Amino acid sequence: MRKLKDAIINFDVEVVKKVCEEALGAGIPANKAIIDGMAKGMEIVGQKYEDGEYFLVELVMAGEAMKEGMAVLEHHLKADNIKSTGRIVIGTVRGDLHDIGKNVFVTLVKAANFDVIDLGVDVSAKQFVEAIREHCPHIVAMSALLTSTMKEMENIIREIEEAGLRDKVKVLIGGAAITSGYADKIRADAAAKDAVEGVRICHGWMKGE
Ligand code: B12
Repeated sequence: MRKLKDAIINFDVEVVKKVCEEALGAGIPANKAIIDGMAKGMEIVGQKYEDGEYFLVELVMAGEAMKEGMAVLEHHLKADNIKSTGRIVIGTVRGDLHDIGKNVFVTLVKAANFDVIDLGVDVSAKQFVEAIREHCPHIVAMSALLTSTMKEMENIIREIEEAGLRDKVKVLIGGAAITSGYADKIRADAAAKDAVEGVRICHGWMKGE
């Protein structure tokens, strides 16, 4: 896990891929490599950015390294031929381009056998509403990392309500600054402090909890 964390901090794509393979070979579960290895490395990258030691270019490169590592691990997370647990529509809200955390969550819920419709980044309320109509998901999940774009989550929920679709879906929100208090304020059903908790919440909902 330390090697993987360091490889992300050094945004070394080749080493990240190699260490992911090694971790799998050593029997380390893929989700542990994502959460305890790469995501921890990304936290440190974020800290270095905030301390002025790293700049945008390093952030993007570390993000790319993380994506490549997840591509290696994702394959090993999937359980074959098991009935889908539920359907999730997800996106990073309008104005926000951060997708590393969202992608971690997507990888983990796919591994937990959810069908995921990932709308990507900079997703408008209209796109969320259209996707709910088209895919009839059990859960709508949103990600926002900027305090300015967190507010967009409230607009999206309002538009879902106005479209008469709110009682058809559970709404889960996530992102570094998101809290349960904020979820209550904007009438979301829950906030997840991290991707693992998000998966747990989704499972709970599908069991009727
Ligand atoms: C990487 C990064 C970028 C990259 C994003 C690359 C990408 N593809 O995502 C780039 C360089 C593009 C970027 C750009 C900007 N960024 Co930036 N960025 C970051 C940084 C360093 C790390 C974020 C990250 O990926 N963390 C790692 C992941 C794994 O963690 P996470 O996102 O929190 O996700 C976890 C949980 O929150 C949760 N989660 C997240 N989403 C969801 C969703 C659901 C449904 C669930 C269940 C869980 C969940 O699960 C994840 C794993 O457990 C943060 C600082 C930080 N320390 O967080 C700043 C930060 C978020 N950025 C910031 C800023 C200001 C910007 C810019 C405005 C900078 C600029 N001047 O241009 C632009 C905005 C661009 C835009 N319109 O979105 C600020 C936001 C300040 C604020 N409070 O509003 C931060 C906090 C840095 C800072 N302190 O100034 N950024």
